[in-house]
Amino acid sequence: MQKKWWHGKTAYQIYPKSFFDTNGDGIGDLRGVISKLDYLQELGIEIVWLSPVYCSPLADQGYDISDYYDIDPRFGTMADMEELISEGRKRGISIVMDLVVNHCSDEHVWFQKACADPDGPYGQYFYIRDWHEGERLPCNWRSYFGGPVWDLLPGHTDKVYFHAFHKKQPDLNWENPLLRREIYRMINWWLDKGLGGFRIDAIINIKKLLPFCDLPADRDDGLCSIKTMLARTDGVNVFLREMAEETFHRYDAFSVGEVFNEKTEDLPLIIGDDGYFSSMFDFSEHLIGMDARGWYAWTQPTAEEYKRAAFTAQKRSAGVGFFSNIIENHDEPRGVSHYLPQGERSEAAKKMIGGLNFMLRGLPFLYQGQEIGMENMDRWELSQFDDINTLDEYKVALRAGLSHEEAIAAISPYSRDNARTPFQWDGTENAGFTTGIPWLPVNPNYRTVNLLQQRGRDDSVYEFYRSLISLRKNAAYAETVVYGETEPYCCGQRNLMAYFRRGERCLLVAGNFQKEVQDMPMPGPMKKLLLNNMDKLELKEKALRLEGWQFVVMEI
Ligand code: TEU
Ligand code: CA
Repeated sequence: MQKKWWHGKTAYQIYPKSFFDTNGDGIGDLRGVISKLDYLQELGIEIVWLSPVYCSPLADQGYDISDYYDIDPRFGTMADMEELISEGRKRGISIVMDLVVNHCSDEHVWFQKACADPDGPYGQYFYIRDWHEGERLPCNWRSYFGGPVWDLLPGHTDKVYFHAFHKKQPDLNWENPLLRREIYRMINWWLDKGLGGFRIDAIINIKKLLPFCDLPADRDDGLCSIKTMLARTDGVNVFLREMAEETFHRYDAFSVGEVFNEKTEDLPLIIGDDGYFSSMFDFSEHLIGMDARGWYAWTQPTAEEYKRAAFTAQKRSAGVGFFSNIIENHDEPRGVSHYLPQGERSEAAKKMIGGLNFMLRGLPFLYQGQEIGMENMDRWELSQFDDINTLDEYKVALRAGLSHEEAIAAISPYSRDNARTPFQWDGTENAGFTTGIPWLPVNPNYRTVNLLQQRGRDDSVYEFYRSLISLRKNAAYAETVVYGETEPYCCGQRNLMAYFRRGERCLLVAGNFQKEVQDMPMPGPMKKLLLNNMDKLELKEKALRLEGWQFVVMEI
């Protein structure tokens, strides 16, 4: 495997709307990100992925772009963006933007031109089909945010257009070479500005099963999940290869794909030495407990499921490339709330789940607030939710027969709003995020969980993440932490997640994924203790006694 400039780094995702607000309008902004670059440098971050800040009506919080070449005034200006790139560079931080090109906004000029003249060139930028009242739609696929993927083309009664996500997110027609060229031109325009690269949104959806056709319905709405269509489609690799060659590869840019349901045999094409992406997210832990019926039927992962999913992913990527490892992002629940049982979200347990993930082979990504152990927020009324995905899943739950209360309780743990509450900087009003009214309320736990309270406190979650990151950069251990092979250890021992990282040196990473004490046999003498989330270490000759939620990294 070839070495790449980004392999040894630690990445950090910023959800700009909720990071830091500098002008009191309750919305985080680019000047807020610039003002926190020193903070990110102190933490040890070298790659920052910004969720979208392009012009957008924010129907899906910026994942609906109306102008790829400009910054939404709510977030700032192009000058701010350029300053962020150059100030980042001064601190050794590469800025990565979100690339949302499966769809754009219905307010994008391309779509407006397509509506004005569906038979003209811009009609070919989208999927538009003739349809007359009373006829069947071109296919019965269900959009990710509910309802059919087809809606009436604005201004017409006899035409429909395709949207895999919200109806304000019309899908772009990647079969059209003119559209593809426009996209590549835009990507290169940004890379010419000195951008480090892109995180590529929902990219697997760009290839549709054509011609459109009905697939077996999987719910009583008569519709079929788009995932079924994707499983039957081939050819996305051709588009992605072309995009990489026309853009990222020319700049040695960093690219990380939001890829789901990939086939193992395709991994070398995706993230191999000459792959079309540098890396892709490993979502296997997050897929645990999902159910096709809807969020109301999902279940929380167990420790054993988590461990198996992580080890399987490590094995799949071994010798091929780097997955990007996460415990959360802006679409996911907070990792500490999702993977740790209720009542067990102590600082020690938070460090354990973070440490087990961080030490896996691959590129670690932290999501803003993860480094201080931010948690899901309890919500009990529909009006407390903002996210369009959650509002749809509420309806799905009601249709399945749940009461209002049951529906809210069932969907709340999975709501995308959990990860989107403002960053908790300190214990003052609104957690120091804004002097105005935050666009989404702050998690009330901010008085105890906040950065100010943790910075400089040796045993805090924050200082623990700093130690993890500095171990990854430590000259003596970096080769092993970054490139060492992962080898599961004592895999059959219940609720113990332990593994070796074998490179120039040999590290043993172990976490007791339960509240009860347990003993782990020692594979040999300990040379050096590198990290421990507790004060004590009960090491006998042949066994290590791990307290509930204890996590250690040692050289052996
Ligand atoms: O998500 C794409 C995706 O595949 C979704 O299924 C995602 O897992 C789901 O929304 C979770 O509830 C990306 C972005 O990350 C997401 O924020 C956007 O809403 C979506 O694309 C559309 O751009
Ligand atoms: Ca603002």
